[in-house]
Amino acid sequence: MIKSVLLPLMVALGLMAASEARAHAVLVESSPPAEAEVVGAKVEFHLRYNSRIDARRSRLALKGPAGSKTLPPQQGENEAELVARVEGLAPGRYILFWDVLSVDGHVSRGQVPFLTIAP
Ligand SMILES: [Cu+2]
Repeated sequence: MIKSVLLPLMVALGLMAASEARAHAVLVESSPPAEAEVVGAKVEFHLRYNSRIDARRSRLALKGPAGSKTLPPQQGENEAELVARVEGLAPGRYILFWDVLSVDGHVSRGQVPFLTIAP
């Protein structure tokens, strides 16, 4: 009796957990892509996610040879895309740290390392 109630319940909870995990924002594509070499001192970032994200409550930080700074993110061409730009980068190794709030209320984070080289 208990078994017959418990099993469907466990299956239902398992399905809920799976669909929640899918709802977290996952980075699908970035420009520049990870480990890219960017020529010049200017970079425009495009981060595309698998779900809608709240651009106003998402954060971007760029860490490089001269230290860290935050970049104000803006919504890209749709609610699944973040855009930011930075200028005046010295040649070197950088890491863009992203921290986004997806519409399901969960935060996810990741990073995009890249290199800038002199033109
Ligand atoms: Cu989630």
